[in-house]
Amino acid sequence: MMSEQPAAVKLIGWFGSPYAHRAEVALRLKGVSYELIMEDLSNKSDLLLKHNPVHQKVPVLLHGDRPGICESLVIVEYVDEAFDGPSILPSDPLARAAARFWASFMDTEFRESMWMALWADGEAQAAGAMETKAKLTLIEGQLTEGKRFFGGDTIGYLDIALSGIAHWIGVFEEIAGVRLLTEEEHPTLCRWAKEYTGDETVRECLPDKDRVVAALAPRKELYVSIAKALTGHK
Ligand SMILES: N[C@@H](CCC(=O)N[C@@H](CS)C(=O)NCC(=O)O)C(=O)O
Repeated sequence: MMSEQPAAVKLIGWFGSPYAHRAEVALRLKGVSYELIMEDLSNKSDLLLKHNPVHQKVPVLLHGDRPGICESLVIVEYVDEAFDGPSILPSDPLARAAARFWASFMDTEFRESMWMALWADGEAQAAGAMETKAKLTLIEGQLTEGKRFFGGDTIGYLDIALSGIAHWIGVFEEIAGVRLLTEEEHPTLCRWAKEYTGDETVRECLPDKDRVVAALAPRKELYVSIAKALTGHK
């Protein structure tokens, strides 16, 4: 009797995307083989539009011929549940709830302040920078002394969710000419960032910083216009 082949796993991503990175790390931590399909975001494929018709964004995870799974953090949770291997989310319900809380904080409140700090100007920029640093302090406070990662001794859900702070914040700082995360102000978070970006599994799917700067720099005007629109709404 022929044994059943496992359903193929494909990830629609984009070079330099912090969100696609989250999905890739989760797959690699679980030891899942996957095919990475690089999307052209200026000319979106039918595959992307079919599987993420609501947001039309990467990443999208395709598992066999089922509908696509969208949103990076949803993908990380799906990967954790659908495949064997080390757990990504904490097993304790309270720790799991806390990890989800801070992941959501990262993608909403933190991201908004950081956006203003990077791309706004004048008072809105200064206020954004202050808020961003205060939020970095709150996030740093979630690292337990003596532990390498937010997830404990190994990389977990919150480390993955915060990978933008470990790698991409430096990319955006360089493009914008603004410093937000420094050794002086957030030494513990900087230590974590080094541990995260130095991890073997992470490095396998961490895009080179200079190449990400080159890929994202042409989008600067777009970022600035979004910050202007947000300032107008404040
Ligand atoms: N909340 C989404 C954000 C994904 C996202 O913003 N992806 C960007 C690339 S980094 C994208 O696909 N942008 C295409 C567009 O906005 O048209 C997630 O967590 O997956």
